[in-house]
Amino acid sequence: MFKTPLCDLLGIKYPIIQGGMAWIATAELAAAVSNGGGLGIIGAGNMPPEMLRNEIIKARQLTDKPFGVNAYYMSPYVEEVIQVIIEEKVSVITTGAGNPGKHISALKEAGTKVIPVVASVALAKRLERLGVDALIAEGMECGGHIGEITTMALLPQVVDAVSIPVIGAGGIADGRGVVAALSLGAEGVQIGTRFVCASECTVHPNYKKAIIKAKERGTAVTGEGTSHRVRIIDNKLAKEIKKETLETDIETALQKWGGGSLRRAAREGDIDMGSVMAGQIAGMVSQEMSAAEMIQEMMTEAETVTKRLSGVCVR
Ligand code: TUI
Repeated sequence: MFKTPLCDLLGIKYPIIQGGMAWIATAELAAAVSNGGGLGIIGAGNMPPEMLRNEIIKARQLTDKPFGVNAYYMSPYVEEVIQVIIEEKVSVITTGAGNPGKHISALKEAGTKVIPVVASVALAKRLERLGVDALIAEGMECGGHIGEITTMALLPQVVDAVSIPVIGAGGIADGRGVVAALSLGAEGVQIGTRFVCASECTVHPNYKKAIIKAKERGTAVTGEGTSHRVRIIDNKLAKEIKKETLETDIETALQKWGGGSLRRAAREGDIDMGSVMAGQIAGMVSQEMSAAEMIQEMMTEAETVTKRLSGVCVR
């Protein structure tokens, strides 16, 4: 049984956290992951605050287990979103695409555990000093907004740099990945791409099909050379963006293709001209199943792998 101190900190059975994916991770998915023994997360993305409050209320109707909210720091509503999380006394906040430093003390006073996503050792150290409860070290294999370091290189360096629990993210979708992350010193994993294909996930079916169809080289990174690198399924949009960035400046291209393109893919099912954010592990995601089944499969496989590894270590 894989129980780490992170499980006690968050009140969960298994050390599996769901990625807080904007336009994808609604109350239904978050509740299903929490009911399956992991920590479900509602992705606030660019949601207005009252829409987020409704999602939190809905999640509470669907589960009595702890769940969290991901705050996207590039959202125009980020201040109001933090207020809702505080007022609703949400168990956990994960943060992305920015530094949550100025909100940490207010969140902690409300009893919310603060777990920022980091893509560098420097930010990890700064946030530990500010009193965060744990960190998610996210490698560039991830879908969506990414840093520049791979999970394999980033995770052990973050683990060595801090003394709080670290959660590994990027390129993990099965029990082998869970064991690998724990071997690198993580106390848990964050899974995004695979949970998009959970039967409870309300994303458009075309989005799930695009992930299931993808092979290992099926993603592309847009916005290379800027601080806004985004990994998406390599589709018509990815090719148009790359062409645009050659012909015009990168900021114009990003303004033109940013924002609404994720909603277009996730809610309307436009997987050609929408932004189908997914990680490199999409090549391994082969079928839709319930979130609880995914968690059970990963944990059983993690135990099998551990037994195999202990057999390898013969003298
Ligand atoms: O946030 C993510 N991934 C995301 S957010 C998102 S929503 C979106 N919608 C439309 C267009 C683009 C994005 C999709 N994917 N991951 C967490 C993450 N955070 N990765 C990297 C960072 C990060 C970057 C800079 C964290 C902190 C940071 O701080 C900079 C600073 O201020 O020091």
